[in-house]
Amino acid sequence: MDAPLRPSDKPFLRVLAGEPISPPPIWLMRQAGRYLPEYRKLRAESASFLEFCATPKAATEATLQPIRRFGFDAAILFSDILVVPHSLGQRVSFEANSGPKLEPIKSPEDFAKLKEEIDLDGLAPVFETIERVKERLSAQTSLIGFCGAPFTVASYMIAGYGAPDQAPARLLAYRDPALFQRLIDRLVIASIAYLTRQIEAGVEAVQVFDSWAGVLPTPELERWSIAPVEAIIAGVKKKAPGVPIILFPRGVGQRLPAFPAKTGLDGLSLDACVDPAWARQALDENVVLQGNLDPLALLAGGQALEQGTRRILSGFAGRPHIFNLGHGVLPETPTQNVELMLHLIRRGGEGNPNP
Ligand code: 1CP
Repeated sequence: MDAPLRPSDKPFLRVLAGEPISPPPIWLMRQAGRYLPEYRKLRAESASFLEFCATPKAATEATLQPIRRFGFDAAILFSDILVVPHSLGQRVSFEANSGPKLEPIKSPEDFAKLKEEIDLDGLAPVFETIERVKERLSAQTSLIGFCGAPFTVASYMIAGYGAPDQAPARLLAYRDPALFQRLIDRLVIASIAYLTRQIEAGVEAVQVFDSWAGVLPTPELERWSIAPVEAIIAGVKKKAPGVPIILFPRGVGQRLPAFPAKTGLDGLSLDACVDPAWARQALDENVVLQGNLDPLALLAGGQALEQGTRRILSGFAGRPHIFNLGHGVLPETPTQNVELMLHLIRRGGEGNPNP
């Protein structure tokens, strides 16, 4: 029998440590979810989405479904970024087909109702899910934990829903920057505690989703996205220095180089609008890149999918790269398209001149 793999032999973790691998390891943002018939069936057994996330048996199964079906190189914990506001005492619910609903924070009085500290005991089912998933993953598959970045989470907490341009949060930040800062600081501390506890439970890497960073003008981007993310990374690294951290600052375009330069991240997840050729020259060659197929190309399939996949493989060849989408899998995506994409990547790697 072969010797068991050491954790550092996992392709996903090797790339995060700076090693280029061909073909690249693959996982997809929102790889668990409604495009999978087995997820829809499982989800129908729980009344609410939060209850589903807080049931270790269900959340473990949802985490493993895409691994079983597609053999991705990494599993991502099945949960949501909005469990953090929930665990700070804010009322959060998910309504079918209309997304999340929260009791919005509009004033210092609303803010005062939040707990000082995140209720990690209340999140015990998340940590139990991590332990269960870890027991069931193969030796080659890594487990990713995550949280939302403070600006992205705050924008839901302030608007009470997923506002298209995050106007309610941005307005509050202009009108009452001191209050906004207090909320961001509270989320920084909560996120450090939450990620550290996920790592203790067994996740091997974490991703911080700043899905709405791109709406911020530059001085605000520095203050509300880069600085809090830098604080989270420093806080987590102090407690778990060896665990890689990936950041997804969606939509920031030409301002991307500031993130590896200022935050201490290990991996940078690129949205679909970032041209691989531009990324190659604009981002230092030791920055590990993740991405960035357009989720609509995956949904469309055919030529769009083939061309998009090939362009990304050749664009990042020779660099440490993790194949992913530029944002999450869309619910209408046919599973055969995911299979075709995997085939293109794994077969495409065989003839790569840069192994
Ligand atoms: O079953 C259902 O109908 C609920 C749909 C759903 C799912 C499957 C939601 C509600 N969240 C999730 C899972 C989820 N969310 C994961 C699990 C692991 C995986 O990726 O497979 C993760 C990592 C998230 C992260 C998340 N939630 C983000 C960041 C990534 C992104 O997509 O930008 C955000 C912004 C959310 C908020 C959220 N939760 C759910 C919805 C529909 C939304 C987005 C609403 C909006 O667009 O404003």
